[in-house]
Amino acid sequence: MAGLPDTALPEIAFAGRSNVGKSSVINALTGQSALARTSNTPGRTQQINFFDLGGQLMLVDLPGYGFAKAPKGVVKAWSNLAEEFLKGRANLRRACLLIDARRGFMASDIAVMKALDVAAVSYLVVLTKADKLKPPALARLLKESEAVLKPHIAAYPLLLATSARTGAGIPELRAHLGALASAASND
Ligand SMILES: Nc1nc2c(ncn2[C@@H]2O[C@H](COP(=O)(O)OP(=O)(O)OP(=O)(O)O)[C@@H](O)[C@H]2O)c(=O)[nH]1
Ligand SMILES: [Mg+2]
Repeated sequence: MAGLPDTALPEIAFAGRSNVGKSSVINALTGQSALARTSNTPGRTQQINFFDLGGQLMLVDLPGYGFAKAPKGVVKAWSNLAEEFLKGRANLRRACLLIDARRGFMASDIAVMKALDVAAVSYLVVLTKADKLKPPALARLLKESEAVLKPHIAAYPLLLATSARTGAGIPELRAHLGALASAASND
């Protein structure tokens, strides 16, 4: 944590299980195909990567969690860096917690959400890989997700389904995050 750059820019962080599509969402949002390194191999992003968007906003790609046999241990190891980051950054405007639409909320996601609730770090849940579901299944997942989110006091009351592949939901997510950047510059 001590070695991380300290900038005055508002920051948006992307967290979630390994392979959920964090790096791909960053590429889709910025309209770049290979800004953030993506991979079929879970655990590709192992450090915290900062992407400075024209000196206006910083996108932060966090390492994923949940890629191991012992989910509890992994969430614990992840907490040390990513969770400390989410709790400790003064300029963090929004944490996006990405959930793979094919898998839905897994035990490790719920554990992270609980940890963020306790730490009072507000987070926006974003479903990824929505292109993998047929419309009725996606509608069902959105409905179920509302119920899952309800007890989580730090979950922001908005749920977006996105696809980095088709671009679905990306303009909506970009608009939401862009509004945070302009709100920051009007401070
Ligand atoms: N079908 C589909 N595949 C996607 C989408 N987004 C990402 N993927 C694929 O999912 C895999 C993982 O994507 P990444 O963006 O590298 O995932 P990550 O969350 O950054 O993974 P780690 O850095 O390992 O934690 C890649 O093979 C991507 O091509 C999507 O919207 N639709
Ligand atoms: Mg990544």
